[in-house]
Amino acid sequence: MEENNIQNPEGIPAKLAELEEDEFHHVNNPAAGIKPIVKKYLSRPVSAEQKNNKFYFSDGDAKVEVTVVTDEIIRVRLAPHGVFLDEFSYAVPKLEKKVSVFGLNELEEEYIVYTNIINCHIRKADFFVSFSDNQNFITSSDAVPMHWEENVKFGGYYVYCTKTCHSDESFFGMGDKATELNLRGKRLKNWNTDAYSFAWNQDPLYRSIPFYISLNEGVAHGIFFDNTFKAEFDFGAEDPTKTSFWAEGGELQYYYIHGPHMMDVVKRYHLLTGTHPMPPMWALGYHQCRWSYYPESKVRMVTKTFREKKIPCDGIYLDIDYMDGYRCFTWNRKYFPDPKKMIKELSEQGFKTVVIIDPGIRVDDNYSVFKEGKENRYFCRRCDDYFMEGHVWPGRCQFPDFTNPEVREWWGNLFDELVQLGVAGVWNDMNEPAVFGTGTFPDDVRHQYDGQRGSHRKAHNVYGMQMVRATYEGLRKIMKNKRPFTITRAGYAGVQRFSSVWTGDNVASWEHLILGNIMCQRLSISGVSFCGTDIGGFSGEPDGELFTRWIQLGTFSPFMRAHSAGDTKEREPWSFGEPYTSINRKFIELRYRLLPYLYSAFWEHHRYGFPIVRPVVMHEQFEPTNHFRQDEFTYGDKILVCPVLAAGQKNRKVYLPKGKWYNFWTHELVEGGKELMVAAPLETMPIFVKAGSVIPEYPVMQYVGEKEIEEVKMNVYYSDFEANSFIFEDYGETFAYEQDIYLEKKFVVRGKENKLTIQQSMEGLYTPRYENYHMNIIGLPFKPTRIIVDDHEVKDFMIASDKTVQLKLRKNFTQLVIN
Ligand code: MIG
Repeated sequence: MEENNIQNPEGIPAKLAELEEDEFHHVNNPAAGIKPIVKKYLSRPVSAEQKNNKFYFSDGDAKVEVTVVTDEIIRVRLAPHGVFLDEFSYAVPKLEKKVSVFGLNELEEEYIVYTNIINCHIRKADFFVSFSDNQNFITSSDAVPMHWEENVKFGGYYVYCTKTCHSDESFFGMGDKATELNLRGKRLKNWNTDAYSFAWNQDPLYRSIPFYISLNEGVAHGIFFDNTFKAEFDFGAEDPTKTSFWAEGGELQYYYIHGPHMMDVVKRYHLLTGTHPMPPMWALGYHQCRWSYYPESKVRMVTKTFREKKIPCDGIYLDIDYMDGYRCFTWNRKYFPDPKKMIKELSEQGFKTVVIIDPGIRVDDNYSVFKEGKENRYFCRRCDDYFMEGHVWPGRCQFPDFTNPEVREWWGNLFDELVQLGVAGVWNDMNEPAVFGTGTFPDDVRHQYDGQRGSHRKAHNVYGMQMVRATYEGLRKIMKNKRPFTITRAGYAGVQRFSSVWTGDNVASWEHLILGNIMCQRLSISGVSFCGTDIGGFSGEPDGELFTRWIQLGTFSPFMRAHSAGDTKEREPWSFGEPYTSINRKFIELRYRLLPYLYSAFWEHHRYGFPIVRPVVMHEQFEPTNHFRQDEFTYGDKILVCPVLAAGQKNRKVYLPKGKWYNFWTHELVEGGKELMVAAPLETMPIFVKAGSVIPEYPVMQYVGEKEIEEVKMNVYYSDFEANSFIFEDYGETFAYEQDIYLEKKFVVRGKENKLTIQQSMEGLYTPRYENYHMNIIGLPFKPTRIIVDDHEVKDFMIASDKTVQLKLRKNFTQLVIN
């Protein structure tokens, strides 16, 4: 009946037919008792045309659009009967064409859409799509032509894409998966799910990021399948020669993102989906959370203890019990009689208050938020116009349609009162969306979807992201020039433009420490650098050792927060007594010392699309054994972190990538490119610093802004080759950086034959208030006799007992020479 469609002889892998019943109504599987639906494949392209940077190929009925986005990014879309949906994406807010040289070649056997860097091949015999670089190396190719099935129930199509999977190909990314870092051999599903106490390999989880990075023969490329429907990815699980992705609706639309380095792919993914805005500096400090700290006296007790015990902390969280019957934007006056006074006094002690807000709004005509939402018809409705109702913490609830811009604006304005009370950050939870009993909304719920309309099947995975977007945009308007802090549980690709995330309800176990480490690395290379786990584990009881090891890992998570469920024992950094309290303090202090370094790495993320946390494989992707290394990472570019992930450990095997590294604690210089055993008693954790680095350091503070910074310590790690470091500085809490008011400093360190040269250059309009650096030069292989700064000899330097050379310098020196 479909003359234009051939049945591909290879067909779709047989196991696709064995999915759970309510998923794909698969086909050729009469045993499932479902009427067979015919799967249709692209057949031979019969026409090709160009409209500016878009190229259209048709087999007479179905159409494929190939859009050249940049030299290294090409988008492919499929329209089964030739009609494309409107261009719209929550993930890619603006698809800008940034390419000048591109075109179409027709050869005997194929069409080629080319840029200066890559080619997209459309094979004439069968419509296979493949990509190659300008050395004619094929990086990605279809194993089966793109295909689809009609969805008789909802309209639209199930859409499928199947590519060749090579025998040594590795896969990374996908954001939020509780499994090994390398996804080879896995099948994964994207459908945002509240996954309390999730287990290893449990899937799906809270977020959906349909982006993966492939690494084959040392060459990386990325595929971003920008489709919000329930989707699956198969990385050679079913058939080791095929990688497939498919969705229950929407368009088959994906971006091919060229490498060849993983870092290139990740940066280009950020170019499409955006980066985190700069956070307020305090948000990079330590945060303390619990379900819940109440009443007020408890909050005051906890915060007071931080100051008494001199453990730095910036953020204190109020979980759902601060509200009146869990009604968002209200206060339980019995527990918190005067929130304004409390928040003000907390802030005088250096604590920022962050409050939780859930999407469920209690059905209650005496509750203003419900009344307004009802009058303005802001709540989601079922297909036959009834309101969507479900039970969550407040009881019977309705839910704002955050995919409607008018609703987002209303929601954003609701934060006005909280901001007036002094609240500094907002925590969005339960926004998968989660509903007690049923799990989530029924499929037929309608969404405005920014004018594009859709059922919950289409909006589910973006609901949480649009909620936190409403939150962020509202806060940004209300707080004027101050940077808001937001944190969300659910999200979709691009959520990083609006929020940080945490990995949800983990468990106090060593296995979850391992998982949390992997999940943060994975999120980081999937766009979400600003992430962290519930330190200590949300449910269950850690012992002192596990908690301390988790604090050590958390010190190097871009977001650092301890959190615990309400039915667990107290869980503050001092709860386990000595020696744990002191070690926890030492690491939280280290977090504060390294703040200017983290802040600079954050800028590199925000401005240039670098992930903050980087798995080892990103540094040495050519080395196949690195494709399976998942427990070490670099924090920014310079610091290698090797967390201890098992009980009773006294030392740990560490792999150092090639190059020279300094042991952070002992300053011992080690040649990389090998594995070694490193001491790791509880009071330390192996950390290495790349030779040639300049690592800025603040004095320990109990909270950001406690002290005026009088001088910044610059730790310089000697190297005998040239190395660059970047440091970013600005006001730390405003958006002045958008007007270019910031300072980017570059240091070049070069050691040679009893001589070390350090050069500094800077660009930007910001002037820090401190005057001096305290230079701390580590690893000098000779005894210094003369130090020249900008042509003047400095007599006043000190060789400390640890052999470091220390001196004070004007912050704007340009050249320092030591011989
Ligand atoms: O149904 O607000 O993941 O961090 O403490 C549980 C109470 C709801 C789940 C979150 C957790 C939070 C808890 N929430």
